[in-house]
Amino acid sequence: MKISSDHIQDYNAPLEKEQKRQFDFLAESLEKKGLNVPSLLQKIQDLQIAIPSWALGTGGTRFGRFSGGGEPATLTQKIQDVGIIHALNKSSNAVSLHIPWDIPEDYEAIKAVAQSVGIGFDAVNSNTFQDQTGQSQSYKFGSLANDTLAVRELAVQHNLEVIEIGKKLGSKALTVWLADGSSFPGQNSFRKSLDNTFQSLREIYKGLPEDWKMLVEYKPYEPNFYSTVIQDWGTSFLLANKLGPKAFTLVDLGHHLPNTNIEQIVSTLMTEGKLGGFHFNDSKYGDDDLTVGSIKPYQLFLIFTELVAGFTETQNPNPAWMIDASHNLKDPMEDLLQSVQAIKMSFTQALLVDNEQLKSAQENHDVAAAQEILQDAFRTDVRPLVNEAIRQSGGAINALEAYRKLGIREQLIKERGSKTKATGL
Ligand code: LRH
Ligand code: MN
Repeated sequence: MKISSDHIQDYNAPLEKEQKRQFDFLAESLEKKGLNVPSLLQKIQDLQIAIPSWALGTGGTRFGRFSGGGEPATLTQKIQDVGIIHALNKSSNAVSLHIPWDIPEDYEAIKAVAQSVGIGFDAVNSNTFQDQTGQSQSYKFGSLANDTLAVRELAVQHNLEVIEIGKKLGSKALTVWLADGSSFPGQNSFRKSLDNTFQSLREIYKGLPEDWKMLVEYKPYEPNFYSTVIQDWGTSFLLANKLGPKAFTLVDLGHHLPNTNIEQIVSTLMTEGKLGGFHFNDSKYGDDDLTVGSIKPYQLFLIFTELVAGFTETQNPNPAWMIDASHNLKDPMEDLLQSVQAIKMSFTQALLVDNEQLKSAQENHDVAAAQEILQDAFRTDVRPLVNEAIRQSGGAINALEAYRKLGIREQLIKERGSKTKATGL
């Protein structure tokens, strides 16, 4: 199924008048505050969020999985689904592949499909947290951190193969997330595990092309429940610094212990120029991989206020913007459309923060004023502005509603059947 500009225009036409009324009203109040609306629109359009290939099917937990039908059963169908999302919101022009779940059979064919729907390839993800059939060594007790040299060598080799796959697709980054750790005190030596991991990452780093990045993703627990080798931002940052200028820290919002101040972590990483990218999602308790902005929208806004300030106050390179979610209850495409919209809205609200006013409130220790300045932006309904940015770039005024009105899931079920299952978690 392909979404054409006619589909979008037919959907937008009856909504244009009301969209224009709401946008003009908001634009006038923003210009009164001295904001440059055309530059806001451009910044909103330029923010493109990559879609994870492993989140286009229905996710599940150990307690069950409830498939929704019409799921992409092949890499081609996954790329077509990302193409549908991008056609609707003009905000998701890349897919992040996970290897070996998404090894292309025909690289030219896959690149042609991607090109035909206007998307590219963001970071490629290695996988040394599962054993593949016929694998010579097991990752049960770790991969890059494993005390057994043959296991570490196998895991290093896998990561170098993932880089080769990414190079053929035009990707420019490798994401390394390690499940490595222990579930019982005494099981591992923390020092040996960390050093094994560093030595192994260094071997992988040697295979990284000059214009590539290595994104080191941290996580406090799961699947190990006593220790994780790369457990927090500090450990990832330490390794990225020791590895070199092409290594950065990747912040998965769900990989923090309760009440962690993630916006402060983002600020510190940007100050050090080591913020490599994000896996956006939301959570109430653990690594719940819920819809972005569905549980803690204010935290997401505060993270973007640090990003917007960091863009002008630090030398941190443009991070990789990616979603990492798992959809147990919602239609995967609807969940992803909601997530991209939430990210764009938080970014837009952060662009409205009067940083000069905020600085003077901070210098004068006017705590109440500082909060008012932030919350004035957070309480601004920026939907007409975000929707206008998407409309002007050829997208649907309300991408989620368009997805439903165009009956896309029904069409996908007709084309693919209700039993297809996507590779991934
Ligand atoms: C680990 C993680 C990692 C992926 C996986 C799908 O929890 O966040 O980014 O490899 O999810
Ligand atoms: Mn992740």
